[in-house]
Amino acid sequence: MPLGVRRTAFATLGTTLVALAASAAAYAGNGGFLPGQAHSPNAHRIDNAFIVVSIFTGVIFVIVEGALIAFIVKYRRGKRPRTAEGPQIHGSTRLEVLWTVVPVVILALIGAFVFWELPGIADAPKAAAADETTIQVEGHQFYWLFRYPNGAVSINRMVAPADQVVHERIIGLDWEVNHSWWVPDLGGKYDSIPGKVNKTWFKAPAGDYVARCAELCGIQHALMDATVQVVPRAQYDSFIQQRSANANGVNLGHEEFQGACQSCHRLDHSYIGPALGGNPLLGDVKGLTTLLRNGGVQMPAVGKNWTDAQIQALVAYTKQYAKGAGG
Ligand code: HEC
Ligand SMILES: [Cu+2]
Repeated sequence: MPLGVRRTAFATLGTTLVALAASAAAYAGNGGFLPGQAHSPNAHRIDNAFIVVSIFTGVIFVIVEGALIAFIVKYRRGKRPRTAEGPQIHGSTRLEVLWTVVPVVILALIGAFVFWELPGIADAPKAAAADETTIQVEGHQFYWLFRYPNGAVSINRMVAPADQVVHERIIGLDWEVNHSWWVPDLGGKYDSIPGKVNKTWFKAPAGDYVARCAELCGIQHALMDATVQVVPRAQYDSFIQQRSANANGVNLGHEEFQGACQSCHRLDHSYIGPALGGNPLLGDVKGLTTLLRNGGVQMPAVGKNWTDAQIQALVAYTKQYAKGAGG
């Protein structure tokens, strides 16, 4: 290929790749490069830190990549013979001092800013006991389980009261792997680590906030997303009351089946596990209890810490599929 054509092709390819990458990020609809909207006090401070760090790193990126491209063009081989030696340069005290001092100053600035922001991140404001709620967040392969103060349970959907302090108690279970509970709009990312308890909090206006597992935790990690549904206090209260009064109800069972079982099973065809449609275990509380508490040959003990009511709720929903194929 003649040189001119090759160069044009190269430039076109480069520009296209950059454009693609940029538009994909921008099109992501969640802010792209930028954090989502901050809806909880800590989230604002975390966003500020993000923006300050991004400005420095963005400017440095442009300078470094700009210089790289300029040098590639300016010092390209051109018509010089392949064997020609470049000039031999030794030391440049001024440059060396500069590239030592400037990064130190930049790091000091970023560090100072973060330490200035940090004290505001952390503790929840003092609130009357009636205005506080603690919800336990459990990371499981491959779903999120939420336990409310009255024992109610939900899967992959946390319901929380609006405009009040909500404490999150993020635990990891002994037989589990690490997961990471991340609700970008509510700020902070906390690991769910076996044997440890991590605590954080938020206070958010009513709305739905997307949550993700931010720790590669196994084959179905990508399915570990959840919603934090922030609703008026009365609606939250009635949700958890309904759930605990009707603890073994079909609604919870449906959530459990969708969230916990369907990450590996389908009713009518095999997936990661075998097809479940028609399996008599789906209508058998005792049999399922053994399977969920102990696991199978390859199936993890996905319900090891489920209460009896939780397993009954599952069966209340799945028994319709215990006979006959699929559905
Ligand atoms: C991480 C993947 C995974 C999840 C999650 C999972 N299973 Fe399984 N399941 C498997 C695999 C793999 C097998 C087949 C091998 C075995 O028995 O371990 C299986 C087998 C089964 C069987 C057949 C057992 C038999 O001997 O007939 C049933 C029933 C079952 N699972 C029910 C469930 C239910 C109900 C849930 C949700 C509460 C669930 N599974 C969640 C992977 C999974
Ligand atoms: Cu995970």
